[in-house]
Amino acid sequence: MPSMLIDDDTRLLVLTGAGVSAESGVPTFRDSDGLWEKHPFERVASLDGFIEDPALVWRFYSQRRAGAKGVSPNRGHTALADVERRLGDRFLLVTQNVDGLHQRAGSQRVIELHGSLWKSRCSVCARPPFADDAVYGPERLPGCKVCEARGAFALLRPHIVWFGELLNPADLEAVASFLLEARGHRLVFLAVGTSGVVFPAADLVRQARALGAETWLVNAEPSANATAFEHLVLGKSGEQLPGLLGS
Ligand code: BV8
Repeated sequence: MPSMLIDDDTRLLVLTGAGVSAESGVPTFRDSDGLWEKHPFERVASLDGFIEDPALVWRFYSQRRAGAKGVSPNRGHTALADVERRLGDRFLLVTQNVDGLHQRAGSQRVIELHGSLWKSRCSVCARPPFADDAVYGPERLPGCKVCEARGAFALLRPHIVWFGELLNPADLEAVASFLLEARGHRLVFLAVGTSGVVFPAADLVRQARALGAETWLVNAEPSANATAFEHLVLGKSGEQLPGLLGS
């Protein structure tokens, strides 16, 4: 069982993807042959797809909300929360996941790069995103109450970064400043449970290596960018992370 050296000088940046939630029973995107109701995932997770068929997109996200309500964090999530407690501000977790399981496992220093399943926002007005775990049925699509009060109808949308949409600049700045503050210290980059095909998240390993990071990938199979990592640990994250991170 490989183990990662984590000493008093170590700064640890972690990127997770859908694979870290798989053992909790949350389906991944590309393991299940990537199709959803005959539509490729990119189609139902895009602004064009939402404009074309908002009912289909709300059905997709409502089903994922319904499915994610009954699941719990697994030992991979808790191992990451444990190492955060040991490292404090020398640790940062960047997740592509929207299921909220890292936070439920106790992780606090979390950046949800692709948004959150548990928030919605208005597709028109500048109302801030708000907590919303509603499972919307096909009979009605959710409208914005603020717009309604002004006599207009505007659809709510999931607070999710869709394909073709920019990531939140504040999130990217937080990652960049963590990497800059790690200069002169021992930087380790760990990716877990991600196929490495979605950008700009998949580019993080290259950025970390350019800063001299030691790089690790824990994944059930070699990811698309596996060759960019010095250390490849093939296996399930719930089984590998507790030993690797020494929790
Ligand atoms: C953007 C919504 C500007 C939330 C998602 C270059 C630069 C910038 C952009 C691009 C670029 N090239 C192409 C683009 C466009 C696009 C992109 O990357 N497309 C890909 C398909 C080529 N990127 C964007 O549009 C981004 N926006 O950059 O804007 C721009 C736009 C256009 C052109 C240029 C610039 C926005 C990307 C965000 C999209 N939103 N999701 C949601 O609905 O969930 S992405 C979606 O994929 C999810 O967030 C998901 O997390 C993410 C990545 O998937 P993974 O998490 O890796 O999951 P996957 O199923 O693929 O893999 C799971 C892995 O786990 C597998 O390898 C499996 O083996 C492993 N596994 C399984 N079980 C386990 C396990 N491992 C360990 N243990 C286990 N038990």
